[in-house]
Amino acid sequence: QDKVAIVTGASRGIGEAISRGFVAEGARVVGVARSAGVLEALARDLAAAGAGGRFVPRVADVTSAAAAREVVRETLERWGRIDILVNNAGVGHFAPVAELDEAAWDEMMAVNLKAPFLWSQAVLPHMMERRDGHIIMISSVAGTTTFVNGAGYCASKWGLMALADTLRQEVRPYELRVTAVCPGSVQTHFGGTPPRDYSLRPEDVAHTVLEVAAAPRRVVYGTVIVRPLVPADRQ
Ligand code: NJP
Repeated sequence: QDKVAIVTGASRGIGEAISRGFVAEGARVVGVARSAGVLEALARDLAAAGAGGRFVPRVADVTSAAAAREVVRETLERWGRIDILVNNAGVGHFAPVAELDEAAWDEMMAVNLKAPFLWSQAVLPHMMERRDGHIIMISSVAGTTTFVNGAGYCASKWGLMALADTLRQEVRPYELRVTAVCPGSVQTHFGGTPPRDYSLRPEDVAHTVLEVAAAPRRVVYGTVIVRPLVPADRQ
């Protein structure tokens, strides 16, 4: 599929898997993250696998509104359109409310909640004008429930669910799609916590993203919850 996507948090984990998945399908991807060396290594790897030029690494902090606008402008200049925005970048800090650092709280709100707002806002004028486009939020089951030590993370993801739900209603007249993908625990280095026995692989979440993006244009997946079925040692 000859689609153009922007994927935030593309340097590792789920964002890397989503980028690889799109590129393997023939799409073109701008992959955003702060780690220049890792992004460039990914670009080289994909180029060596025959996808030369279809993955463009872009170093940026997703919490910057100016960076969001600039990446959208560059992408439109390079490829003429943006079909998909995947708001995937995220951070997790887990501690009881009594001990959670203010800086940790602020970072989760900035990366997990404000950044998806900024990047969606940056891409919306183009998508609304074209009356085509899909914004995919990588949320979490933490956006549908709560757990001890997860107050800040859950609050950021509940906020993201509210953003996704509201935006879906607002852009419906323009025939744009908004999907929130909510995985359970995934085998990445996220939040510095070791993966649980039952956990998904990054490519499982990428598979879901590719599926929802491939739905017929008349269809929108709203909230998609993805859970592991068998323990990691049996996968
Ligand atoms: O995390 P990780 P995942 N500006 O730590 C980037 C959600 N989720 O892939 O900037 C720009 O491997 C960072 O890049 P870098 C989770 O909430 C996960 O597991 O180079 N980029 C890296 O590419 C999140 O929304 C689990 O450090 C920034 C990426 O984000 C999404 O899945 C379960 C940035 C993080 O890679 C991806 O998480 C679940 C910034 N300021 C939901 N800050 C799970 N793993 O268990 C971070 O339900 N990044």
